[in-house]
Amino acid sequence: RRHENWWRGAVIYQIYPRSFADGNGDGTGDLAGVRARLGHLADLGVDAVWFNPWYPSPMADGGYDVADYRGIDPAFGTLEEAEKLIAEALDLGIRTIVDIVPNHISAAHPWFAAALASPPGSPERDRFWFRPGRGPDGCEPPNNWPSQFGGPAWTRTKNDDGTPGQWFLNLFDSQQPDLNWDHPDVRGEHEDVLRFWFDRGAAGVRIDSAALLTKDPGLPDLPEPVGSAVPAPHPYTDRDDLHDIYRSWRRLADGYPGTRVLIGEVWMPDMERFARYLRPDEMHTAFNFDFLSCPWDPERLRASIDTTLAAHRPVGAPATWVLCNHDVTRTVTRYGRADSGFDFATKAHGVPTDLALGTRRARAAALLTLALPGSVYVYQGEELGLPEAEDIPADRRADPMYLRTGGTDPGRDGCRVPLPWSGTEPPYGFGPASADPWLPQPADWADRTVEAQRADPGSMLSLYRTGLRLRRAEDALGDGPMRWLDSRPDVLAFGRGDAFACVVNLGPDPVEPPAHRELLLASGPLDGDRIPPDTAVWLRI
Ligand code: TEU
Repeated sequence: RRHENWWRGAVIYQIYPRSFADGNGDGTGDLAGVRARLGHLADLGVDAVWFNPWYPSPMADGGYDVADYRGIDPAFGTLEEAEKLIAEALDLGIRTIVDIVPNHISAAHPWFAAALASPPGSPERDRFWFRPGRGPDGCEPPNNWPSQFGGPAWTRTKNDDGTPGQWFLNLFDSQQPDLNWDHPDVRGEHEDVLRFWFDRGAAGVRIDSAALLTKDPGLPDLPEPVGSAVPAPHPYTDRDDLHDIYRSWRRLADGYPGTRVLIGEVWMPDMERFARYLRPDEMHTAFNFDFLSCPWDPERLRASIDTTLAAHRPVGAPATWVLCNHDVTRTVTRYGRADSGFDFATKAHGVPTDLALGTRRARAAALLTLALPGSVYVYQGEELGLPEAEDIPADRRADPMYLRTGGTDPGRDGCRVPLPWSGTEPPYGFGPASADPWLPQPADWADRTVEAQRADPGSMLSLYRTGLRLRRAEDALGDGPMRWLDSRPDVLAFGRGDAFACVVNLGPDPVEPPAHRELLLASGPLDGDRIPPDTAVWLRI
């Protein structure tokens, strides 16, 4: 898969830089830590790595509040180190994807300072969405849009003399003012930023909140109650004029040698609308959150696979399979719950979970996704079977989703805890023993470290490593067709090519595998010849 279309069947590893490895001993992960641990990624056998934002940022939203796209946050390192890292990874056959956050920037970005220093109606303010408030003295927000992190999507400014001024739009945190994509500076600047990173060897970009950028300039209210269905066109989601932006980005990317890929973060329940972003002159690929949101249920998963493949086929884009990321509950925790689906709206603290069951299912899910057609994302720690860290003390939590809801929403810190590398107690080799990791690590992760798992053939790490190795060796895996094989409804069985089959038992009883010549890999112990519940196998047929 070293050819132009490497991305169509790639396995891409997601690094949350703050929590991967701490090279300088300040408790925060950094590029020195990543460079020292590239061997782990090479060992695992991934094709590319996607870095969550690593740019200078006040970290009001873990770096999704970018203050300067042309640098690296000093807590993470320097631009020179990033360039070295990109080259060193490529020497190991690993391409680098960077994160672009076009919906908003940090309130600490010079553009926002200029906007605040300029009068209402000025071109500087027009790069954002500044509006007068409603009601007496403009004390009500300009409309009823909600922030994704809770509360209104508007923040009021103060005039020079301290009196209340205009409001600005922030669909996320108040430190993340939304950009106005009708402004030519906004378009030009983002194209320059893409060039900046492509020129430095980035093989692609992950496009944050890609369906939110453009807004109805009239900023109309959402129908009440907010949260109820919105007739199309939605005032700020999935608007038609987004597609021109991605078309011009595609032209820009295509102007570079080799394939520079555009990967969209597009949360979109309607798969056909989703696939519009993947037309041949737009993005190359986008995260499949439909599959991620599914509970561990054979009918739901089968339907999601079918809908996904059917939606991608006409546009010619490969599907993607994502089990978790830095925004969602860790897989082994989620799959161990009675309701194992994922939904931001119903996410809660302290839901009972059976980690042994969740781990069995997560192992089966790993073999399922690695065998499906398309590319696969692995979020750091997924290969270690890390659970969600649920008992982080309130005063250590940093996620605005937790902070802005006063803790009603558990937030996303629990899936962002620094990785355990070695040893038997925190910081588990994340950094020197003297450095306290920025989020506390659970006391019971000793058997989940990379070191502990490397030598254990039954570990999650060994399963991922073997799965990735077999996947690379098997021409029929990655991009390409699949076909369902006859099976009970609670079993997912499919073939790739004429000699490979994957069978996942989601039912309550052990099942006989289809006729085969060889067992290539199993996600757990078999019951004689039979596949136990919550277990997947790869077969040579
Ligand atoms: O997430 C965008 C996003 O829309 C969903 O993750 C979700 O809507 C949100 O987390 C809660 O409703 C991206 C990033 O992945 C996330 O980490 C950032 O916080 C967010 O954008 C803002 O940049």
